[in-house]
Amino acid sequence: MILRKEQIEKNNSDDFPQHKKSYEFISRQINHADEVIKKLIDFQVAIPSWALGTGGTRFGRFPGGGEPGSLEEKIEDIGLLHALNKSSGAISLHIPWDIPKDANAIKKLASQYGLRFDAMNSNTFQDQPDQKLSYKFGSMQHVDKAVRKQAIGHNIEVIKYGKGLDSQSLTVWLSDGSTFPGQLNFRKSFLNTLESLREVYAELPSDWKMFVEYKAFEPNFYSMRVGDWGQSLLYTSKLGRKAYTLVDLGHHLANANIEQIVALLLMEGKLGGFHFNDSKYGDDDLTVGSVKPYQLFLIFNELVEGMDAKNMNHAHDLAWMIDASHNVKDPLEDLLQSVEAIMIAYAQSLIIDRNKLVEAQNNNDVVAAQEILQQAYRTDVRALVAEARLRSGGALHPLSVFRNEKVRENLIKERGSKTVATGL
Ligand code: RM4
Ligand code: MN
Ligand code: MN
Repeated sequence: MILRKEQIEKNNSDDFPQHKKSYEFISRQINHADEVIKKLIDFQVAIPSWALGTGGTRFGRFPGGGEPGSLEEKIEDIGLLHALNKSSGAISLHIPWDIPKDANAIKKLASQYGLRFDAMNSNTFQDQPDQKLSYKFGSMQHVDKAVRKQAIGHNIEVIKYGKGLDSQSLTVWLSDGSTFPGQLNFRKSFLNTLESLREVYAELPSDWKMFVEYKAFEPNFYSMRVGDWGQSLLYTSKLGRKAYTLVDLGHHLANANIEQIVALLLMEGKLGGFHFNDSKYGDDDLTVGSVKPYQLFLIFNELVEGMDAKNMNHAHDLAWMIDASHNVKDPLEDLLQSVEAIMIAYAQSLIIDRNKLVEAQNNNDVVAAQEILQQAYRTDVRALVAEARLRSGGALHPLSVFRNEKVRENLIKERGSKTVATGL
């Protein structure tokens, strides 16, 4: 299904009178609305190819129908999201869940929807049917060199697929680790992993980045090989200037101060990108901003402050991706909500009174510092985000257009109610 321009415009004209009032109100409150809107328009969040179907839990899965059954249909789905919000202009692929058989055709299709290919994701956390050796006891850390070689080979193949699509980065997330004490020699498994990563790194084109994603727990429950930002930073520092740490919001131990981690990685020039999601307990992969929106805002506060301190381009110098899974919601509606939450947090962080905050910090005025942050956080910036969408041809209210235009119903009609997307 393709959403036509006229469909979006029709909805926008119905919604415009209310929007006009809200927009006039907010643009009087802040003095640089146009500058903020410009940044919002530029900011794009990549959608993962594995988040377009129902994820399920380890107990069950309840598919909702009309799920994309092929890479082409996944691209079509992201095209729908992007037509609605104009902020989802990129796709992040997982190999082997989404192998582009004809790279040029896939690239052409994506560009018709205004999409580019963001980071490529490798997968050595599952065994594939035609695979020779098992990853049951790890991949890049494995005690058997032959298994490590296989994992390295897979990552190099992922780079090859990525080159064909003009992607410029590889994300490596390892499920390696140990589930019981004594199972592993920490030092040896670290060194094995480093050696394996180095072999992959050596194959990285000069204009590519390699992201090393960490995760504190799961599927291994005693130790994870890349368990935290310290270990990821060790790897990325040893690997070289093309290697960066990737932060997934759901991959920390409970109550970790993620905003502080982000600030320091940025300071070191080693923050590469983000996997946005939200969680209550673990790697819940819930809709961004649904549980801890203030934390999301505090993270964006550090991102904007840290990127500005280094004169970085907000839209292009870090990789912004969603990594979520949907059990009870329509995946596309969930993703619309996630992108909206990201844009809101970003917009709020752009309206923080930075000079006043520095002054409060220098005066140890704790009360003022809190007031300044919360002043921004409690400002309703939704009309700014909507205005950015309007100016770039998107919908004032993506979610209501999705429902008014019966997008899911149409997808079910086209694809059937029993399709199952590859991925989680
Ligand atoms: C992991 C991690 C990776 C993602 C897989 C599917 O928990 O977040 O980024 O590729 O899940
Ligand atoms: Mn992730
Ligand atoms: Mn995860």
